[in-house]
Amino acid sequence: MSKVFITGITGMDGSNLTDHMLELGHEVCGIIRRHSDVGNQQYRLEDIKTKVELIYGDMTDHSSIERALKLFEPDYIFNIAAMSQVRISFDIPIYTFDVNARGVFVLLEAYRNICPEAKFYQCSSSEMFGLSVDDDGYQRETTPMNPTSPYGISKVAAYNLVRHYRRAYGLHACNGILFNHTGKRRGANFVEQKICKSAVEIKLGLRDKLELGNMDAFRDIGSSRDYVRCMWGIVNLPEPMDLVVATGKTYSIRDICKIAFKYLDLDYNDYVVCNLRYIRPEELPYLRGDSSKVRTLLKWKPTYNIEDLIKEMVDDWLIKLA
Ligand code: G4F
Repeated sequence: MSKVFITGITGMDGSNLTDHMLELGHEVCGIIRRHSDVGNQQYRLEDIKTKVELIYGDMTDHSSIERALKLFEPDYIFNIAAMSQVRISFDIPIYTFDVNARGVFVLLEAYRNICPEAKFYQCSSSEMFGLSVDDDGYQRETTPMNPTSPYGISKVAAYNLVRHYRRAYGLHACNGILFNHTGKRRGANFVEQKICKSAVEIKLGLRDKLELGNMDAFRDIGSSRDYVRCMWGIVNLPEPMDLVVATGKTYSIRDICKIAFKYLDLDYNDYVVCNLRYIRPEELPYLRGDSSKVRTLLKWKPTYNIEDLIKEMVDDWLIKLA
């Protein structure tokens, strides 16, 4: 049994990773921020709250991070905490950088000084590639990084910090470069969840239209539950390295609307309208990941396709909203 420390434990990936770690018999500790509505903050941990240790902490408060590592003495550190909403990063750019980049600096320093024998996983993002696409239409480990948002820039900084700490101090620190991923626990303001929820609301007569921004962006979308399995594999490779995790398939936001509405016997053209409010100051138009390296090393592959994911999310909203 290992001791696994998770930042971002209340989010989609953090809670799915916690489920996976508990299934494997590990001990889990996570940091949570102070929140006035605890129920709402911790709903994803509802079934497992009594099986994990939760410590107050914040990526912007170095004393809390040091305290948590000293108290728990982890064998593994997973940094999943982030201000993860790309559009909102244009509104709160400095905070985004404080949490996503400076916060990783804080965590790496604490890791180096308190528990350097632990293994460290950083949740890096395909948003780091930004405008770069290789000639064959994929992004991979060697693709240059050319980010298009404060979020993407903060993630590139964190990615480089992790690589620096690995080289400079010989730490077992790695980056998983995850393309978009989703599931029932996805926050409702990410596009595929927003589409699924709104389509169900339209079907049930609870709303009459769905407002979106750029419908011609393409994303490579996998399953969070598939990807947390992969994170565990990556951090346990004998040599720490940085690896892309993706499905290799890409869909436009329009395609996703088509699939979700069709599943409910609706035509998205009748309901979806553009609202300029959701258009970003700079957009990332196209993501499609080549994850052949991680597939070869770990014998890992995604088990969900986009139709499975949308069906699962729509069915979940049908239960929640009916
Ligand atoms: O769902 P999104 O907000 O996800 P985005 O920006 O791709 O970021 C997600 O994936 C990253 C990995 O690449 C993660 F690092 C990050 O934390 C997050 O999980 O937007 C997807 C696309 C964008 O092109 C956006 O412009 O959908 C487009 N879009 C169109 N209308 C919309 C909307 N996005 C949102 N959130 N809301 C809309 O109404």
